[in-house]
Amino acid sequence: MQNRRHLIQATLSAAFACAVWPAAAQTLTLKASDVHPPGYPNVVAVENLGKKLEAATKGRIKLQMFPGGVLGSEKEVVEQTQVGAIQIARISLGVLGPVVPDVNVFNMPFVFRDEAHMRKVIDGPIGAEILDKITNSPARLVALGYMDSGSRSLYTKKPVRTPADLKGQKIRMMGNPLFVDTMNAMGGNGISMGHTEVFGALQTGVIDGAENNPPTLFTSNQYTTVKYYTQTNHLIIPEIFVMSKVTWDKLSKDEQALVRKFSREAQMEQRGLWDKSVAEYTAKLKAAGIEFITTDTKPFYDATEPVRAKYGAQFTDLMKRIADVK
Ligand code: BDP
Repeated sequence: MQNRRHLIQATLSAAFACAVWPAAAQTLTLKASDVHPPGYPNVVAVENLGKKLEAATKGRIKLQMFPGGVLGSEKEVVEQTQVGAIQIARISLGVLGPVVPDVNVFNMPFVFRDEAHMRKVIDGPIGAEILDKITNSPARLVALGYMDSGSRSLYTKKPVRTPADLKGQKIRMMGNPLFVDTMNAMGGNGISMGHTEVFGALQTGVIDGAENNPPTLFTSNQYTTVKYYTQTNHLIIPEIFVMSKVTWDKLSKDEQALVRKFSREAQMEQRGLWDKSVAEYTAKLKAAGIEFITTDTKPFYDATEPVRAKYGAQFTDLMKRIADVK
């Protein structure tokens, strides 16, 4: 029985390996994952990276995009990428925190003054250091580049203007204890779940609200379940795209250089698409009747000071360097 199970496992692994690298044709198909739907800036930029790779390698390397979270939640996708079952994962740095704790420096509430500050940091030496930390960690992931995700703000069924308004409200956060602590500090009750579950949870009233950027709020349809978008901008988290180390090690040096070059271009392409999509989806949300609330963010900043103190203790120097980026 034990032997038979081993045989089945060996056969399955061989079949899997062949599916990815058919020996005869010597082609490599990179399975790429994103929770966002087709047409979303991140999805488009990774697809274009694939087209460039295919052209430059004369078809040896192809990329197949699996959008809409069909390969699983971001947590599951990270695990699958670590073992080489998925080759490229585009995820939020938020969910990478539990796997590579060094990235949590970017996951802290209000660590960046604004989006321009965040871009300057990720484009400079600190951004490069964090990418290296991911690649050099035991996580078996090669960090290819960042993407933009704008600012995350609160959306709810009842209006929120101050931390006191969040009392008793269950607010969905991404899967990282840091975010649950952040929401609890902001006055609500943080609940973590995967992105694709949020729409249903809002519909059924399992949660009272969530937080994200305008393009995600619209394209996930979550906006149909809420009324208010309070611009707290409490998290400005870059996205990341990573390659499985298992796959990376099978590429030639030249192919790795191509992946690096096209990844850099994908990062820049996404940024242009991103700015357009924020404007487009903000207008769509307003047209759909979502009320945008601008409020004083200082009380939210002050309320989250204990979170920065707790999680930032190990990053004191780095946080100072981030603050010094002008
Ligand atoms: C979006 C990110 C996506 C996350 C999602 C979430 O682009 O990677 O999965 O938020 O809240 O903004 O889970």
